[in-house]
Parts: sequence; C-alpha cells; structure tokens
Amino acid sequence: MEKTWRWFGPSDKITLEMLRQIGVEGIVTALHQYAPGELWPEADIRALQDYIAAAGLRWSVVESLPVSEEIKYAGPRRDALIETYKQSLENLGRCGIHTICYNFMPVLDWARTDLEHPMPDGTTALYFDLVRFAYFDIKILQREGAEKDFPQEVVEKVEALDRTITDAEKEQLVDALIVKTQGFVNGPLGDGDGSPVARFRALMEPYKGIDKAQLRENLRYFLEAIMPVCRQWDMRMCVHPDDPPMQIFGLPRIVCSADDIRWMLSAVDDFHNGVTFCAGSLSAGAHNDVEAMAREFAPRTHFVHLRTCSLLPGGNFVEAPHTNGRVDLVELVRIFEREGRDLPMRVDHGRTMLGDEKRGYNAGYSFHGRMLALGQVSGMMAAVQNEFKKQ
Ligand code: DNO
Repeated sequence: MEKTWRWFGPSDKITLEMLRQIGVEGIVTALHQYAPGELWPEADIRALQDYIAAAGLRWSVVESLPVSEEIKYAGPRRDALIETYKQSLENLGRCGIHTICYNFMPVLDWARTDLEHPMPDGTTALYFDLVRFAYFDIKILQREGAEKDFPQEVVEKVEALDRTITDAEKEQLVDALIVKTQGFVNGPLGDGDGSPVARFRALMEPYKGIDKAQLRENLRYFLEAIMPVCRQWDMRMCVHPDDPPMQIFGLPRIVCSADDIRWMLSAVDDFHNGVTFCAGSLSAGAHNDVEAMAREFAPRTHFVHLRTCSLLPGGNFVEAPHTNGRVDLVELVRIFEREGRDLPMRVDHGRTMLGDEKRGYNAGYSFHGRMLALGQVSGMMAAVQNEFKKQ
C-alpha cells in the first residue's frame, strides 16, 4: 500500500516537509476553496499538484470531490450538476489524478458527539454517545417522530439528561455534531447563513419522502451518468461508507453494510465504481464483520482508511488505538497488501496527544496522534511484507 495522509492544503499547519519526514508518500486532499457543485478548473488542480510535487510528494487521492445534495435527492439541477462533476473528473484525469473519494450521505457527513473524550492514558479520542446523539435529535433538532427511532430506554435517558444538561453542554453537542466535524469536509453544512441547527433543518427538507430505495436509485443514476468519463480517464470512484453505519435523523443511508456495498457494486458493475474501505466507519456497526468485508470487497477497493472503533455498551463507541480495537488491522493490512495495486492507504483519524490539543487541528486530524498511528501501521506493513517474502 502507498502511505498517504489527509492534508488540507497550503494553509494546513502540518506542512508537506513534516510529512516527508514521517514517511508519507502520497497526499490526500481536495480543492477546498470550491463549494460542492462548483467546477474544479484544470489550472487550479495543476497548481496544487505542482505545490505538492515541489515538496517531493504526489497528489494521490482526491478526498472528496463532493456530490451536491441535489444529485443525492434528485433535485431539478441534478443533470447540470452531474455535467459539472464529469468535467471536474476529466480535469483531474488530465492531470493524472485517478482516485476519487466521495460520499452519498444525505446532509450530514460523519457524526460524533464528543471530539475530546478523555482516555485513561491522558490522550483524547473521538466518541459517539447514543443518548447524547438522541438528545440532539429529540430535544435540540426537535425532529418530528424522532423518539420512535430510539429504544425506549434511550428516550428515558434523554428525558433524564434534559433535567441536568447545561447550555454549554448543549452548545458543545451542536458544535461536535454539525459544526466542527462538518466544517472541513466540503459538506453542505460547511458555510451559510443562520444558526447551524436551522440550516440543518432546512437542508433536511428536500429529503422528505426519499427512502432507502429511492436514494439507491439516485446513486445508481449518478454512477451510470459518470461511468463513461471514468472509463475514458481511468477514474476510480470510491464511495466512503456512512459513518456511523446506520440510519440517522430519519435520513436514508445506503453504504452501511456488506449488503449495501454488494448492492452498489453490482448496480453498476464496473471496476471504476469502487469503495473507500474505511475500516473505522464500518467497525462502528456491530452488524459488520469488517475482516470478511475487506476480503470480499478488496478487488473493488481503491482507497483504504485504516482505523478501528471499540464498541461500548448502550450503542456507544470510541475510536480505539490502531493496535487494539475490534478490527484486527494486521489482518486488514494482509488483505490489502495481497490485493497489490499499491492501494493508497491513510491512517484516518488519530488520538489528540502531546500538545495536539493546542494546535486547532480539524477534529480527528491531529499530528502526533496520526503520526503514532502511521508508525504503527508502517510496522504492520513491514511485518506483513516480510511474511509474504518467507512464503
Ligand atoms: C472524516 C471522514 C469523512 C470522509 C468523507 C468522504 O474524517 O471519514 O469526512 O472524508 O465522508 O467524503
């Protein structure tokens, strides 16, 4: 696998020079200055590519070329937006960038309730607390019928929490769920007017009446429309799984399980329609046997995100150290190294540690925490490569 790193562009506090020193080979980034739906001009792609090359690295993966909400819910501008998307793909292809991560999650990209959950060793990790999540849905968003989506005991705990929660904690929850985790991922919540909660409600509106089957059809429509360009320019599309892999806020989600991935790969059965194997997102669902999924989907995997969660009682989960969560990452390294194709891999998130907390990094994207994880995964890769040599 190729060791890659998500880097947020020339203003990222983590410089390309730092990344070279820690063994990074390829860069994962995006033209963050463009909103979803805007064309990525070839000149801008080349400028960033040259900037990266000047530091002795290469731009390996785009994460993400965002799919506009109107493509996801099939709004009136869908076809025009798809045309722009195709043009951006072609521009990337002309520059020799062929791996494109995107997601098809309505409105909300990934979700966490606590971005600074203290761990016993003094680091902090990203955390998901089901009761707090339900609190946001039921009490803050006040979504109609939200109570019905949670077990009775969770709803009772939400009522109990309502008697003790402070305004600061409520703010922190909103911030974690729909501000800080969304601001840098080029999602629809990134900017705009009004309070984030009001904006979130408005963004959910067009999805009324769109169920899982309809969203699947909209994904199929999008993929069929872009496949000719993908084949022509060898563009490897890789959908990012839903994180966490379950229905949330009454919005359909369609990349949560092995069945979902099987469906989307066979709906458009083309090598260029593939997956980002995000082991961490998939591992947050107890229903997912992540190692079996890696074995099954490796041939259509174009990009690997390595991390793992620990599942906790009550539907909660925490992002675990790379060496001991519920997924055996050594086995995943074996599977993807065996697949060959020098698949780009990034360690995804890391702990916040050793001063990371003072640097204002994007949530999950610390320097020391990710560097530690990359060191661990590099060790796994070296051991697996030795294993293969001895076979
Ligand atoms: C969070 C990430 C996601 C992911 C996008 C891809 O850290 O896993 O934001 O990059 O969903 O489109």
